Amino acid sequence: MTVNEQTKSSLEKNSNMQLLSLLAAVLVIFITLVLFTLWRRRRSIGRSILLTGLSDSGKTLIYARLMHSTFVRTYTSVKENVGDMSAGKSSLRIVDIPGDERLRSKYFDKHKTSAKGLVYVIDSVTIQKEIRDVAEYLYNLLSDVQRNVPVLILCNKQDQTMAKGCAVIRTMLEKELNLLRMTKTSQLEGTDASSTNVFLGKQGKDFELSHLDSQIDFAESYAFNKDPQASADIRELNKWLHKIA
Ligand SMILES: Nc1nc2c(ncn2[C@@H]2O[C@H](COP(=O)(O)OP(=O)(O)O)[C@@H](O)[C@H]2O)c(=O)[nH]1
Ligand SMILES: [Mg+2]
Repeated sequence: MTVNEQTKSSLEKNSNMQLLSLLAAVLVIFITLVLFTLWRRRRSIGRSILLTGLSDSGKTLIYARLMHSTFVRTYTSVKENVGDMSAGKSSLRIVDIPGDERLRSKYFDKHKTSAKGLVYVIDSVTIQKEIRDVAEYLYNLLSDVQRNVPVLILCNKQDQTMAKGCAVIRTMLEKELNLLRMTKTSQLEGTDASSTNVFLGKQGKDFELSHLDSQIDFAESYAFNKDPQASADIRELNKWLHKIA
């Protein structure tokens, strides 16, 4: 090998090395970008589970059960309660949104962008009397929450003998939501379209929860409180939380 050839081959080696390190650098940048966007997306999807529903449906008691599995009496309902729980490998942030009409939209707006799931708690004893309010709040939530956020309709207070089962409640709700949609859409024709008057479901068909983009599940529970040691039953809720976590 002449001196000339030697320098040539070492030059080639050198440029090969340079190319390799360039490739490695590009690869590192690419992987970082991919990881960063994945992380961003995870963050924007959020990990909050919003506990919603009318006042007195049992949200705060359920929140306390999820947090400590025992009864806690001192939670307020003028501000949201926020706490973390683990579900399998992931950690969920449980947000108990006050049910009071003047407060709920403020706290819902604050947390809706980080919602991973929505739990709508219903008092299964008073549902018949309150069906109008129960359906209206649910309609507003469903119009407002991001598409594809899974929803659990939790028929609470099943320890009471007068409690309606979730199959009955589903039928009652769909009927009422159908009526509500009719009044809302006729309002829509009269005034200009406001964000609260979103059409939910399929045009020309009776309202069905299964027509919505979000997966909607039903479950029963009780968070009975007379005796702190008395068993609550939030197993179906826990199962759902693990499913969507
Ligand atoms: N019998 C019975 N009472 C309940 C149950 N869950 C809540 N309550 C009662 O319903 C009332 C409202 O509960 P709370 O958790 O403050 O409801 P929130 O307003 O939705 O937060 C309280 O008196 C609770 O003791 C339940 O599963 N069964
Ligand atoms: Mg409360």
